[in-house]
Amino acid sequence: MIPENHPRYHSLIVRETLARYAKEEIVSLEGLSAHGRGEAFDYLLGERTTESALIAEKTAAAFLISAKNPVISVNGNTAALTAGVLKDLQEASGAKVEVNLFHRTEARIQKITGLLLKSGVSVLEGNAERLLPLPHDRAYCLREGIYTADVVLVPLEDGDRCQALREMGKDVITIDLNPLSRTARTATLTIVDEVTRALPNITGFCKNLNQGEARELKESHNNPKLLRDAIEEMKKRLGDALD
Ligand code: PTJ
Repeated sequence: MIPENHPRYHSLIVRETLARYAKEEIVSLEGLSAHGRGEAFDYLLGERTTESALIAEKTAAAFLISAKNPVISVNGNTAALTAGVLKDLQEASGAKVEVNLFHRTEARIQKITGLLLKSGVSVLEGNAERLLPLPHDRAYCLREGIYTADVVLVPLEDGDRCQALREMGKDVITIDLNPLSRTARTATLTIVDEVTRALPNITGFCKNLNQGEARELKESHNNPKLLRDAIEEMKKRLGDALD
């Protein structure tokens, strides 16, 4: 039992949730260490959505609502943390949802799909084919999903696939608390924010943006600046801690 007045209550609840889903093999064991890395960066950000992350979330909404075939790619950690809010994002953005795993097993695909369906998310299902130019199992995807998508939202991504998707001419939006990661630097647009804070913000913007605003946001977006802003925020908090 974690007491509600514990200063790290939220973070402990999230860890407990991930540990529970790891026992069910929805989250991979590697996913637990990936979360720990994310937590460390979130600590440096003050565990809040920064002003520049909010701009990135608005821009992500712009990309999604103006795409022809937007797809949200879901892995174990994303399903465990955001199954409850993905339905709203799917409805607001019109995006398809596809499960795509690094540590891929048919059993995990089925379990994650089941969790998403139970949460009201409509999930693409079918015969995944080895369609992405990658040496690992993230190469498996669906023709009507990631393979033909023009915009792919990939929370908690690994660098290889992000690069492969970019080379295929797709716009890739990632959510990654680490602004130094290869994914963060390769993506079209990087949201340096915690995934559970980011998704509801993107949903809100999808509901309110018009096509003109969306076009302007897309044209003026500047990913290197968003990454610099995130690093500056972290530097500032580290500097403040020394005062
Ligand atoms: O479920 P699978 O098999 O597809 O595996 C998923 C993991 C996450 C294990 C896999 O994609 C992986 O190894 O990812 P990486 O390369 O460790 O990258 C994950 C990135 O997400 C890291 O840069 C973390 O800082 C970041 N991250 C972790 N937790 C969060 C996060 N970013 C936002 N919100 C989080 N909660």
